[in-house]
Amino acid sequence: MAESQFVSLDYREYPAEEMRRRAAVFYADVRRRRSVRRFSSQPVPAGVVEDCVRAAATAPSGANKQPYHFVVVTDPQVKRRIRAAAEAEEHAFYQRRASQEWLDDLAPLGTDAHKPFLEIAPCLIVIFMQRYSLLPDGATAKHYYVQESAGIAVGVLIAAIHHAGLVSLPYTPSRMGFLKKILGRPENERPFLLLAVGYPAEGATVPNICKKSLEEIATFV
Ligand code: IYR
Repeated sequence: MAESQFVSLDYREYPAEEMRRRAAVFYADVRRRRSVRRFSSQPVPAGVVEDCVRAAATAPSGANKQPYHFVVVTDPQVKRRIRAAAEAEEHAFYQRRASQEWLDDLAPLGTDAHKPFLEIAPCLIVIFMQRYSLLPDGATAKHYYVQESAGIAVGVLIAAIHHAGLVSLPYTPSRMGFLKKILGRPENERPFLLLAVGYPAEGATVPNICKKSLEEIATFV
């Protein structure tokens, strides 16, 4: 059996009052986060996205396998190819594949098959999940709870981007296989989600929707 090595925990205990204040301050900040669909083309400051991706990769993952890969796209030509392929998928989705119920649920968001943000946003982070890892000798190694692990990491990424002062849009094309092809990713990876990142367009608006109350989303037993 592999020998485990343990090191001391870098834990900070806050007095109860300070803890309450920190929880409230975090909630007040994170509740201002909105998914933004209209971006400015202004480039993001160097180093910010790198630290946000580093933050995402601190997330817990099954057996610490960190079963994901982040592709950060800023090349306009690659963005253009992604947009063209995504819009082709979305045309099929909005015209044929989506059920009426799904279309009705999307109506308040005002989405359609046009995805200009894929070219306008300065940065697209495409997150791939690794169903297993490929070892240098060609053998494979198992990964565990891959979707859960990728989801947690993306949650941290979205929070980190908001915390840094940028906006993002989680985008899941109805079929995502084209991302693997365009970005040349290996066979063990599957696209999980695309996060468009940047500054909001001048005067950008967001849908007038709200989050459920604590009573609706939580039960305290
Ligand atoms: N992928 C499509 C449809 C879509 C689906 C969900 I669920 C959304 O929350 C928003 C959009 C699109 O991006 O238009």
